[in-house]
Amino acid sequence: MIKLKADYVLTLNEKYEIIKDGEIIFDDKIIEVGKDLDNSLTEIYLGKNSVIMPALINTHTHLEFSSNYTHLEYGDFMNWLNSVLEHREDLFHGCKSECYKSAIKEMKKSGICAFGQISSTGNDLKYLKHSPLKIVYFNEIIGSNPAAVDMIYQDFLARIRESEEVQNEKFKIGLSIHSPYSVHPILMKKVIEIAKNKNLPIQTHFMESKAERKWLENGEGEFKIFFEKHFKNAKPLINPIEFIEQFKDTNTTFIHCVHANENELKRISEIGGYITHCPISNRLLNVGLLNLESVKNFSIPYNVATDGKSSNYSLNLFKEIRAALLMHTDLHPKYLAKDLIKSVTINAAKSLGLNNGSLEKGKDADIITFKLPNKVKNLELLPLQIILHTNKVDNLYINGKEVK
Ligand code: MCF
Ligand code: FE
Repeated sequence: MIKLKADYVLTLNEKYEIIKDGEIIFDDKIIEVGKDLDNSLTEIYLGKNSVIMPALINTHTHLEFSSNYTHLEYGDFMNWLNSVLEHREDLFHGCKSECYKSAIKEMKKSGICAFGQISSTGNDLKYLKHSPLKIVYFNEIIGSNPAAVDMIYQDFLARIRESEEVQNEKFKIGLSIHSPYSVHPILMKKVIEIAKNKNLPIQTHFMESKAERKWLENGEGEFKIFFEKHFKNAKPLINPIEFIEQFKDTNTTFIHCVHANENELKRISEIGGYITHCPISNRLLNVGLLNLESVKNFSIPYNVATDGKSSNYSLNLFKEIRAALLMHTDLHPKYLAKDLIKSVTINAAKSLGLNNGSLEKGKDADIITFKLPNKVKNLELLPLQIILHTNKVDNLYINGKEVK
């Protein structure tokens, strides 16, 4: 058992309690959180201006693309997509053991205890199965050509089986349907059936670009040109609302949603869906900014994630939420900061189905500690000061064990 004490303890419990001069006792689970805890254990005081809070959770990454620094085109979604198709194989081959290790190291240093990984090929499995961080490994399906449906599905099933063999306490499985424009409805239905039967979380990219809406609604625009390069008489496969409906009675997180309209957000809310917001990715592909006000009005729990190095320069979640704080100029920084801290802890845990993300009795002891440069007088501003001044942590505990 370990007992830590810090000047500030952010619990991220329902009441968003912040405890001044707080303490936490844990083994692999959290045993008690509070003040002046009556216990014979010797406490470790973390020093002046120290903070204890739940470790962060990066719900959505694409680590297979971690060798990208300058290959891909930024500034326009379609140009980016074309550059992905052009460089995909090189980038995948360029990411081997050291590349995965350094991606994980970056996340670990910045206080991330768990991440959602979208696996396009399954080749990442051998590098990720012994990760020191918790993983939810989303096998991704992609393919809209009806002639290839069978082959794609068989390959997908084989990848699920391989990932199932690796499953343990720290390695969980999920499924990913790439997007409404890139996956044939037959495949979509089959994958959702598997998710329901095996009770697996799902992630899907949704309404990332204006081009996606134009294509899905009218079969027009830049996607028309894109698809006509590959198939004759290409037609959209599904309309946006019908797409959302497919995910009823599942645990699904819709990634991006920058161009989701009110009606679509309402449906996402009604089916109990989550949203992942990737502000830096959206900025670099120049697709616009998610309307967080609407997302909140529909009470959709949102989390913030980095996406992959395919559309980000970093996998550091403190940097990501700082970017969000500075981009959403319509929201008050003090309240937005509170929400953003929630978005990378408790909300992220719910989206991935993990038993962490808050400091409460019975939760996994996934905890970070770090120090602020000075004292924070007004505790209401603590989330904002944390976001402004933190890039890396001093200690990361996963299931109560320190991860160096
Ligand atoms: O989230 C970003 C942008 N939107 C869509 N896909 C991806 C993102 N980062 C990587 N991807 C992957 C996706 O998983 O790129 C491929 C898929 O395998 C795009 S489709 C050729
Ligand atoms: Fe993504």
